[in-house]
Amino acid sequence: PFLENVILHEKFVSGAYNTTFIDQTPELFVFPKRKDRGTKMLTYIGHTTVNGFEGLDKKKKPSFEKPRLPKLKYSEEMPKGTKQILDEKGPDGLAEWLKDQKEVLLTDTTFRDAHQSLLATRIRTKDLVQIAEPTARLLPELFSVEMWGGATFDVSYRFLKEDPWERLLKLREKMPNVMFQMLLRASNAVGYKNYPDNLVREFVKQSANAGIDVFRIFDSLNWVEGMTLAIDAARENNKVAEAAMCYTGDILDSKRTKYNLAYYTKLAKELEGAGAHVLGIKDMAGLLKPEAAYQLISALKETINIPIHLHTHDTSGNGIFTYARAVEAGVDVVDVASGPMAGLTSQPSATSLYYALEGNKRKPTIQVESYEKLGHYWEDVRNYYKDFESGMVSPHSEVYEHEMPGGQYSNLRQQAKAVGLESRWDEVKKMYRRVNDMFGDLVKVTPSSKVVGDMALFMVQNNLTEDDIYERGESLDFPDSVIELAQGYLGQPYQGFPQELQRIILKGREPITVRPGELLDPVNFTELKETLFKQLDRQVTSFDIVSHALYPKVFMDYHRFYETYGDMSVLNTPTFFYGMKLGEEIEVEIEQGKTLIVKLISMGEPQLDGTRVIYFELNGQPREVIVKDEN
Ligand code: 3PY
Ligand code: ZN
Repeated sequence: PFLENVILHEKFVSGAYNTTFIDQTPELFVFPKRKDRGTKMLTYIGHTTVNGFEGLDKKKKPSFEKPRLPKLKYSEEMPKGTKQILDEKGPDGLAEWLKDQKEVLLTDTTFRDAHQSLLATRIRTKDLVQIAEPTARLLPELFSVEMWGGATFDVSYRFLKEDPWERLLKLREKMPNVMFQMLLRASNAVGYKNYPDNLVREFVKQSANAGIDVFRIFDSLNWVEGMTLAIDAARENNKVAEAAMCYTGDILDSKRTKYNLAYYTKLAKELEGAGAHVLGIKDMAGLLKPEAAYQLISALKETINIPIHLHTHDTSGNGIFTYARAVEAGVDVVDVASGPMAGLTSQPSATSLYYALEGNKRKPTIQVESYEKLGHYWEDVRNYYKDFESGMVSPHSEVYEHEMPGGQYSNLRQQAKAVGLESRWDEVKKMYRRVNDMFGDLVKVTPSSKVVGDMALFMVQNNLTEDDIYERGESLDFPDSVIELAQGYLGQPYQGFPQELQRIILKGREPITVRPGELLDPVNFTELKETLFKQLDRQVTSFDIVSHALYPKVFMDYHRFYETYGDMSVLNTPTFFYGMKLGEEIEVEIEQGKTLIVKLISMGEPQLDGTRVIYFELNGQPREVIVKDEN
């Protein structure tokens, strides 16, 4: 534990330590209490075997092939990459270097957006860590690997029962050469609401310490005022501030004038002025048509001097065509995913793009065979997560109509199902667009997209038309998120929120017009550290403090899970989700060099009190645990 305490310590992680650091940091010597890890783990396995995994239909554990890992010479020196360029030249130098590259560069999103958009963000750290070093060795030419942020932060705690910071630290260790990129929702950090300024700053600082190099910062309403604090924070930590504008609407449609070319070029200029090292174009729903990409990038190249990084989703099936046109117009970097994790609501495939640009002088410098080798792993790993697939199986050009972001489609569908609206899904999609128009044509991305979704569900569920809202709105209880948006708590939408509707929703409450962060009390980190030390009864890290400040309940629920079952990130994914089959034997490496062998022997019948005895062998010795049968 001492070594673990040391290597996880922020100063150690950031390299800001010297020989006095250990003497001055007595908390390193506070060791966790000894726990019977074996029993806790067997209890988790027993519980999951009997009751299934929360949120998944209970079923027999399927059989899976062991994921194919590329065969590599691990003793060879790690090839150098953009991380070394950043460390050497700093973020301004990195941006200059990027502008000098002739070929288009690639960001690989497989570790973040791809699974957020295809598999409800469910890929576990264990499955990422295994392929991390092969990725670093095989794809050192990447601009960056997007592997953190967005929904990965809370989903880790909430559903995977893992610490997202550990993911970042472990991956960093395995991938020292390529820049790490995260998605930061500006003042919403990795959450769904605005946070106090000092918390956003602290979050950026800790993320930078733990290994993030590129912060892709966006505001869900494209409100620059809401982004400057996060941009400054990334800069203060000597990291790359990639300020992104979210693309919505259609610049090719002369009838939709709100988000036209002039809107985007002006916004880009403002973001450059606000200190962006790189401009991101975040096409979260995949609405940027090929010709629009060409016109937009061409116009931006005339307007700004910083490099341009384009992100799209392949929902419509047009992603590669959009990228090809963007490349023609001079885009500097585009986001792609490993083939088996690409397409549909995810990013376009890296290898498809490679072949599509054959003969083009800007074709990316990657080894296509390397990508194919890594693809075998992802093909196998994706199988583990079958139960989280969205159900979309073919290109979905309807997205140009409803404009739902890639990551939201499957989520909202689940939400609709949960409130009994599965058979009315077509209506929900149509209503989503109608609500967008009622709200004055909004940028829709987390969290503003969630508000539009909540309102659409509310209206379909209660059989409300647009007219009903205006006529009977006074007597309707709108969803909380809708009230917050109308109140200005997510920031200010471009050209304001429609006033009549705002009045109906707010029912006398006053909207704010300043930055919400200005009105929020700063977090008292010292006090929080003391409180947490008492609550957790263990050493508190700077990461714990930030996580608790962002998500108090989610963090404490995770802590309770950990107390009950221990660190379950060590289990293989099939066992984590489905438990074990009778007679099955698995190996669990609970720490480096320490492996437990677990065999499920039998399961007793339910007792009167609803419990069952589960019989295991642990390293050959009989062990039994009692679990509650919740069926
Ligand atoms: C997120 O905020 O998580 C997104 O991916 C938005 O597109
Ligand atoms: Zn995305």
